[in-house]
Amino acid sequence: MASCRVLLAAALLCACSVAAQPVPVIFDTDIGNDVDDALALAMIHALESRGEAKLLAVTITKDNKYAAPFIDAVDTFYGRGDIPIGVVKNGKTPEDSPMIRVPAERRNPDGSYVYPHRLTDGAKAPDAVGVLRSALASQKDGSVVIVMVGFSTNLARLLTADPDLVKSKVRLLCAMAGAFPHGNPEYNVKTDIPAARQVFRDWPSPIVFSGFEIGQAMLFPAASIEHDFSWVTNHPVADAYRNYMPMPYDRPTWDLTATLYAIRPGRDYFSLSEPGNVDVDDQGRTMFTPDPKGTRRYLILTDRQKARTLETLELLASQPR
Ligand SMILES: [Ca+2]
Repeated sequence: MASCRVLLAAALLCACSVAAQPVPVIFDTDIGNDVDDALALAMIHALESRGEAKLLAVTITKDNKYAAPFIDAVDTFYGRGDIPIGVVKNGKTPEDSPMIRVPAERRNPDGSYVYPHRLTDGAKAPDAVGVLRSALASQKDGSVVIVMVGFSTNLARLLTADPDLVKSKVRLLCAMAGAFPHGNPEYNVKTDIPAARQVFRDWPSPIVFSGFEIGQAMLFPAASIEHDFSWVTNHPVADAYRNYMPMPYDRPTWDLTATLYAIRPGRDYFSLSEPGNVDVDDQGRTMFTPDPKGTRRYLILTDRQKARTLETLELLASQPR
């Protein structure tokens, strides 16, 4: 009996220590095209500070030279300036974006950066595929969660370059993409349709989609930017928010929802669809087909879940260092 108790205690201890392991995360983002990417990155840092996540790398699908410096500035702001950053080469949406350029370039009267960062020219940052490969190679088999909140460009190239590495290392891909169960072509999909089609069809791990309708149903409030981020005089994410559109405005929480599910899947913030397959048509519409053997699902948000989930997004995104 005593030995049973010891065994039981050891098993419980073991279960607890497994549960406490931080989730190894790679964040793949088109930072600069909308402000939810910046809030999602802030959330990952908050979850890492809580011991729930470990940010392995950030890879970027917006081909603009201020994207990597801005990411670097946010990582450095949270005390993690050594996180590898990879950028897409010959990628989509190179156009200028004040939400990343203004904070990345903001200077003090003495000429120093308000948000210090080591990467000053994103064009000189390493290629995203190489960064993805080395981040994955360093991890245990079946452990890594990838949060993809932009186009599928980088992950499609990774899948072509090293499908075996993806198969052995990735546990889950959580993507803000598409519209479910059906809807109009969604921006992240229609911007690189061939890449999305390849990833949604061939990616070996399960994929959970946060569709357009999920983030659209919960708006991040301008009031949170104005009040919850004021624990520090200069906050790079609040700065990005103020430079994305004239304040005050509320903005859908698209990329935050994919991030929250990726790191806290079992907390009833969302419900899950039945399994199935996801195809992409020539206009960039996602088409979900139920299939008991399928490995793709999409998030569902009920009215009961909405208020608590939105509050969690606000608190995590604005959490002090
Ligand atoms: Ca995005």
